Amino acid sequence: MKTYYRPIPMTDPARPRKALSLAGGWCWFDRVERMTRDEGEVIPADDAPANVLERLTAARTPLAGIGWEAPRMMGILNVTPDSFSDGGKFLDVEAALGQARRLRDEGADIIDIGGESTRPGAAEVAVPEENSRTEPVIGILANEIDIPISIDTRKSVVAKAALQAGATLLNDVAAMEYDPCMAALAAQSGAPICLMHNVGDPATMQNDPHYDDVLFDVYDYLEARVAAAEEAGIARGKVILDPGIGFGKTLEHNLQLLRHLSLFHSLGCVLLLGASRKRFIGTISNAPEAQDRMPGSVAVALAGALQGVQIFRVHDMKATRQALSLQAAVTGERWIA
Ligand code: HH2
Repeated sequence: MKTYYRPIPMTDPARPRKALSLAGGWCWFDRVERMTRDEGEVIPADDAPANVLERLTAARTPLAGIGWEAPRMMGILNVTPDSFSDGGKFLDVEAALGQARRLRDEGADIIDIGGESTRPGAAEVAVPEENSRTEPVIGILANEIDIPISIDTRKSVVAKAALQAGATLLNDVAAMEYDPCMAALAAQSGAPICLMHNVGDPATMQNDPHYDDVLFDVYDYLEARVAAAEEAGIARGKVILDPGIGFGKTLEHNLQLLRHLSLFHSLGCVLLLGASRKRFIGTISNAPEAQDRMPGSVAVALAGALQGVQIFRVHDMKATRQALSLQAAVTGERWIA
């Protein structure tokens, strides 16, 4: 039976001499949870296989000029009429540019621009329409701001136009399965690519999602997608992985993933967490409106940072950055923003 190794991440200032650095970042670990689908036990980190420890400890390759010694913030810019939180607010080019500048001023390390909503039940957008939303904004922004732009799309034609307009990162919520040409584009362009776990299509993904075990099923899926990426000529170091919070997942599925995020470090890639304002936050905290979910979103980002997650995709830049800085300060981390 397959064995999984989850580092138990710590940020306590009393760091044992033999403790190992988690992904070259701000967390350390000296214990690992060795798990199968049936059982788990905590073992000393030294007892994990050498190749697992190598993956867990290696500093991640800088991507698009960004190093991973501190948590990084990806600001969300949806140039769509129907996104679940900010739909219609930034459809106009000037409004989109204004929001991008605001996110940058509030501390974004990356701006993620999307022209198709992937909220539950969303309808698909045709390529020309999606492209006409994203390309002009990216073209102007790339000449103006000095932080990387990522293109949030499942479609290689839209992604290619975005790269030509000046985007330098790819964010594919279908992990190159919706459009297989995405793999060749990432390989040929050399652009880093975020591969996210997802189930089916936005239109149907929340219809009774089901897993044998959500944690291991998502892990196995991402492991297989990294293998597919490598087969297509994309280096593991260019891949960012994301468990896909809210995509084909119930409240319990989301929580199970959030509690065990550190497992995904054993895939040896930079991790991204996108929980901002999502429905489960509203369900737990009785906040039916997306714009009322900032505090809960910040809480989830803090929990992710304590597990060594490197990128947080957020709407509330200022609040999340402040919270992460203060968490770093009180846990004695050295990177404080
Ligand atoms: N979530 C959304 C969109 N893109 N990309 C990654 N890598 N991870 C995510 O969790 C993720 C994502 C959905 O959120 P949002 O963009 O705010 O809404 P919508 O899809 O309605 O535009």
